[in-house]
Amino acid sequence: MTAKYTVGQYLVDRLHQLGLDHLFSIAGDYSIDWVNNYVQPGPIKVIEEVNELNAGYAADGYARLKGIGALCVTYSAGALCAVNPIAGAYVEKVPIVLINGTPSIKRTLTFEQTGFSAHHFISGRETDLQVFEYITAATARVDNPDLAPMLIDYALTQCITERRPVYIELLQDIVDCPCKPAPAEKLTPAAIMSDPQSRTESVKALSDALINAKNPLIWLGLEIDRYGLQDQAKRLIQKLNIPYVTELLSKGVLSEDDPLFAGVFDGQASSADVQTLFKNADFILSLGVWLTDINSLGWMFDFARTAFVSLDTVKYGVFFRAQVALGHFIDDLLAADIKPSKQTVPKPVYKKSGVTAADPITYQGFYDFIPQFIDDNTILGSDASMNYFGSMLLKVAAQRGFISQSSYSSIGYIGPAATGICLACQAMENNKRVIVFTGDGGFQMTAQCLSTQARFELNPIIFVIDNGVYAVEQWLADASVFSDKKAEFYKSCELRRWNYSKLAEVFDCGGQKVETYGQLEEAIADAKGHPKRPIVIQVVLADRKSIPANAAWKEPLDAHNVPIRVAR
Ligand SMILES: Cc1ncc(C[n+]2csc(CCOP(=O)(O)OP(=O)(O)O)c2C)c(N)n1
Repeated sequence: MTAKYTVGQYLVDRLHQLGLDHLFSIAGDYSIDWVNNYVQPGPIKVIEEVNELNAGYAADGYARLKGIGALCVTYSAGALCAVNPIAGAYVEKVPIVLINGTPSIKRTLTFEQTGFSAHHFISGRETDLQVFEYITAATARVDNPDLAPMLIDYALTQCITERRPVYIELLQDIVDCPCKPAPAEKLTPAAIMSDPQSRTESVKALSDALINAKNPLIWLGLEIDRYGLQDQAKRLIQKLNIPYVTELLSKGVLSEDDPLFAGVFDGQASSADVQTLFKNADFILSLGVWLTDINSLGWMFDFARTAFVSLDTVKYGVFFRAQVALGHFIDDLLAADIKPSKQTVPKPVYKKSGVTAADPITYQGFYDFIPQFIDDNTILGSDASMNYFGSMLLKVAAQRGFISQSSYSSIGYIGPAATGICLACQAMENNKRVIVFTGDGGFQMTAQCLSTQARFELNPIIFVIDNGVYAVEQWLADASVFSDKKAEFYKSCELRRWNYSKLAEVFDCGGQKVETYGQLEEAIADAKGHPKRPIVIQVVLADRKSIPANAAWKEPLDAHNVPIRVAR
């Protein structure tokens, strides 16, 4: 057989050119030939995952750092398990390629025309494609070798342009078909366009507002990260000498050591200083910020003094201009004649832990104790749980040193995402240690992440806060339960308790159960001494009603959304 260039090879080459060094995969006979014959022998390392949910989250964590992530699954039975992570990536603008190994043309036609089904088929060729059309930036059904390069290039270009997941349906009988080789030049994102008039008028309006403001504030959002605008944003902040805050979704977008960094803004969960800064600012320039309930907890915005430059538009009170790219807008502000502000910037205050080794651990106490183990070589991650509150106030010295899925907020995200984050750090050779915080409810959803991490000798430290309850769910539904000593948790929020530290025996990883700060310190020292295995640290909260201090503001509401005071 003469050596030929194939569709299977084309996809591998295009992905690798984009910086993909790892592919998360769950074997299936519709995709296995592509993985075995084209990915495995090549430069992309295959990471055999335990299920598609975890594979999707791992690809998400990976892509947040590497700028591209990918998973390969099998038709319907596999692919539909990946719907949730792909939806999360769509919401949060994470560029993931989902490769779906799909039954051959022959099998498809046979099923559609005779009813003789091939395994995994639901209703013919449209099912998976239609499901993913809603939650991806592009779908491509690669069912013809001549069209394959064009379809693959289209999907991948959409992925890196929109920074959103794309779906490639790779038919099993097309993989080995010859096609034209991948060009040497890698794909690049399509240009982002701005309307010149909108751009000029927006910069004029907002630079006037900056010039007139006595206490301006900058609020950096996640688009600064997704569009790689960190350096531009940093230069702008320095030029204007304006304090800035981030949001939970964009925490760590710049190093929190930056002298102009004032803290993370998350509504009433923010520090008192950040709340005051927000209230006293006479003009807030938000760059790439998305308004979400979790990133603005309990806060009423004053839109008359807050300008939003994001999602390709500029909104400031009744001023609205469309089609203004964030990068272009920052460039123009950098060029504008605006004098630096003379404000003094309040430094974030980090609380010191005042506990003794024998004290029982509380949710807040944990977060006061943990900073001593975090440095600029650490990447932190937090799951949707009470951990959002605690972790948002930790100092993150590393740029891009914090990861959370805090818009979509699907619990169980951070454990498997840590697999991808560790592998991305390996590929980037940055030697960072990954430390993540999850609730016990979230951890129960995707605990098999430990298996993949042990298999590939990855070393995340996973703190499972063991309170036996879906605390934040209870808090959202009725927060009074936490302050009313006699009140019971909703039955639907009670968890079956697991002995998480014993998972060490199941998965051949590290496992420690801690109830006091002394034990916690020893467990962390043990974890740091084992660079080649994951460790789960089960942090048992004796008081199941203990919650982080910045979650205590929430008043229970009556049926009319009016706060009611609980008799204590
Ligand atoms: C996949 C998914 N299912 C359900 C929910 C609803 N939900 C939001 S927070 C939460 C509880 C989280 O509890 P846990 O992980 O134990 O952390 P804690 O709040 O106790 O710190 C639940 C069930 C969700 N966000 N995602």
